[in-house]
Amino acid sequence: MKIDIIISADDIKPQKVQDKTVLVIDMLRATSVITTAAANGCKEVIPLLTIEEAMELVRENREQYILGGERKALKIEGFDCSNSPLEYSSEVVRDKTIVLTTTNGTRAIKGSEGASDILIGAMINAEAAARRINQLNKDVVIVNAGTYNEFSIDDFICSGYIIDCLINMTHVELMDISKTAHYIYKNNEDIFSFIKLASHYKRIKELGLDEDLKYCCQKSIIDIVPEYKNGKIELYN
Ligand code: 3SL
Ligand code: MG
Repeated sequence: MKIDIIISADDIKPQKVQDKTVLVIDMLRATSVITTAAANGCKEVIPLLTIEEAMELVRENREQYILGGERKALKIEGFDCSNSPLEYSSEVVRDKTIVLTTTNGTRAIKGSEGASDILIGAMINAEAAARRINQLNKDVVIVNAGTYNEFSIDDFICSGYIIDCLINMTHVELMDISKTAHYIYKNNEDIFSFIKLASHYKRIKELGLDEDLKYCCQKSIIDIVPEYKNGKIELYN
């Protein structure tokens, strides 16, 4: 199994993801939100690119939906939840459809269409994601959402951790980029300390969201892998 990495949502090329297993990572914070909401029993998550599309989708039967997401890391006016995973408790999300729009994460998910399977990964479900990748047994592309179209340290170190989980499960073929992510992880296994170097860490810290940072840096605390198919994210496996 070959493991490649794409460094931002903007760098996705259709031919690179076509018919592969894709694992989308936006550990700060969209894929941590999705994983948490799925673990807490939401019905499904519908990722959308724009606020307008999200508003339009929930216009009728508003009470059936949770509108979630962010712009500039802040809650969107008229939305129910921000992009903090801590808001997606079972009391809030159980049996609900979450309509989510975020700056980078939802773009990375939708940009991966064309892959044979699109899995949602973060630090918090890394081991489960590696298990699912191993089960699918195809070449894998780890799509890092990145931050504002740029490479992002947080998603890259998370990729390194997931690669480490995979190495412990099966034989993998690493390309230079996946080797580098793994090397960086092995030399910085304390994720919380390492991601202090990330520019997005600074933004979240500025907003006083320390609890989000701590939560998103935990390793493999959730044992499920949401999957994106036909416009929706659900627990298919
Ligand atoms: O860009 C995204 O999708 C978000 O996860 C970014 S933020 O952490 O909510 O700012
Ligand atoms: Mg991010």
